[in-house]
Amino acid sequence: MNLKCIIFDIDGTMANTERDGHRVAFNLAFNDKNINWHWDKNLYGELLKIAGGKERIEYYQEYFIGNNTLNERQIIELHATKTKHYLKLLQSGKIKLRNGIKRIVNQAQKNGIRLAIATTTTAINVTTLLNSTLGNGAEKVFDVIAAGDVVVNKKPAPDIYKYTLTCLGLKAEECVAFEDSSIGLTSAVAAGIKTIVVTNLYTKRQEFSNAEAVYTNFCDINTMTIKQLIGAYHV
Ligand code: XBP
Ligand code: MG
Repeated sequence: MNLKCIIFDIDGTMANTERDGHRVAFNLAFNDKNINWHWDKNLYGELLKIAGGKERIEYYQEYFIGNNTLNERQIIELHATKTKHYLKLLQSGKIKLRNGIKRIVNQAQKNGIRLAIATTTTAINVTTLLNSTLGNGAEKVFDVIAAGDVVVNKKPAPDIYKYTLTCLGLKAEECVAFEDSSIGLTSAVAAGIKTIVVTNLYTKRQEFSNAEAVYTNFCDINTMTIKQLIGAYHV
């Protein structure tokens, strides 16, 4: 097997966006809309088991608040406000890529390995993060950016990874995925893709028995270790 593409998850994997990015933006949006909710750091960790911002709001309303104050249209509006705040946070440059990501991206390019993204988050969040961290036009480095509502069923369903493979025109065994969470791992593995997990503070205690390897950071990972981990010896 020859490694042809590295597929990155975004939130928690390429960057630690959740606690000081998405969470802050949700709270600012609740405030703007006069909704008396606040997601603290611990509560947000629990809510991360639901992927997708709109889905997370819906879940919180149903299981933590216990009524349906917000209808579907209001949830969409609230989420759009959250996205506006999140984009401002990204543009301020406060959110950086995790150490080692830039190096892996550069190495992959030098070695002719393609790059792609498979994420639950909204598409504009991805391009804005890439532009604010890797420079203007950085999204062109990625052959496929599969994001958000492009599929109906978000992670842990395999849909976003299957969609990414279709867009790439590659087989699952020609790719490797990087994920940070157990729902992300489940999604990639269900699409048949070997997956390396790099945990963060929110995900370090989750279950990763289906991963090819589990790391706490990207510092020890390079394209050669990736190939070895997934058994891609024909380079
Ligand atoms: C992580 C998520 C996202 C973000 C919020 O997805 O669950 O939902 O928290 O993004 P991944 P939106 O790790 O797959 O990137 O509010 O734009 O949905
Ligand atoms: Mg993630």
